[in-house]
Amino acid sequence: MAASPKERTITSSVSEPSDNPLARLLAQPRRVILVGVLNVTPDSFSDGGRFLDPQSAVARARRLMAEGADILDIGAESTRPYGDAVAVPLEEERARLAPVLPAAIALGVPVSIDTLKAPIAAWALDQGAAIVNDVWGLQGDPAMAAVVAEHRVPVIIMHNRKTADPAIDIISDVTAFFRRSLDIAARAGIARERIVFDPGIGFGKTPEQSIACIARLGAWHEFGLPLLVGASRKRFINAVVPSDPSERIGGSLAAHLLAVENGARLIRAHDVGPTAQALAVAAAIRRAQ
Ligand code: HH2
Repeated sequence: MAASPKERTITSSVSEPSDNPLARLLAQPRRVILVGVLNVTPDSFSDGGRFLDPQSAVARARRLMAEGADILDIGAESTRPYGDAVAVPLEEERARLAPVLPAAIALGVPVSIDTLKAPIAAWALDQGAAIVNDVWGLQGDPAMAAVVAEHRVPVIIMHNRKTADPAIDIISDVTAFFRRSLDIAARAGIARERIVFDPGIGFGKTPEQSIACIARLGAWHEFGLPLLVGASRKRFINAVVPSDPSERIGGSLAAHLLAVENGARLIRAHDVGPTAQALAVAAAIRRAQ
């Protein structure tokens, strides 16, 4: 059975309630928000091809919800953290989403649209998606910020780089990127309350840099914005313990528990049930200390 949301508690600060569904979730004190991953793609790094067929995708959405997902993050173009993604034309991306998105939205959980393309984000929001997940943090498609502002929805601003550079201080790089994104958001008229930051585990980072981002998540508390971590099945786990993506659940849970310990309010995961259970048990132990 999925852990009760109340059992997934953490110690970071709480956002003000407002008219957006994400803020309502975040307004629940000490609550970790679980974002379930639904990849309607043939080539996602860990589950490509499994949910391309609309029926399996909707079944997957139901299962993620039953396991305790608070938000469904739906993507139809692999963002392949490891740089070998095949670009998907806009019409193809929309065609993959069209039979799945309305059915997922009808399940009643807020849906975030994981896309690089402003027209796809706008279309998904018009269908009823509630959040934009931009893995280029408003710095990829120049029209993305306006789409988010016009629809008055929350946006997940994720740090990204074209290539990893082991020589840089990744914490400073992420901080500078977040500042640039905040500036773009402010100029577009996106309210600060609608922004979530995500250091982008695995994106343009060496395994050591991904680990550093989780270890030093506190570096970004100064922004006063909720932090999301998505370490699920990622390659840095393989650098610690060699394993295929399907065998990285233990590493994913460890990374997510420590991310929450370090102040993450949202966790993006493929294995929502085990993540909810791990968070509930960790919270129960913490309460007993
Ligand atoms: N990771 C992936 C995709 N989107 N979005 C955010 N905000 N944070 C992440 O860490 C993140 C993300 C990569 O995981 P997955 O969706 O499973 O793979 P793919 O991009 O190959 O579909």
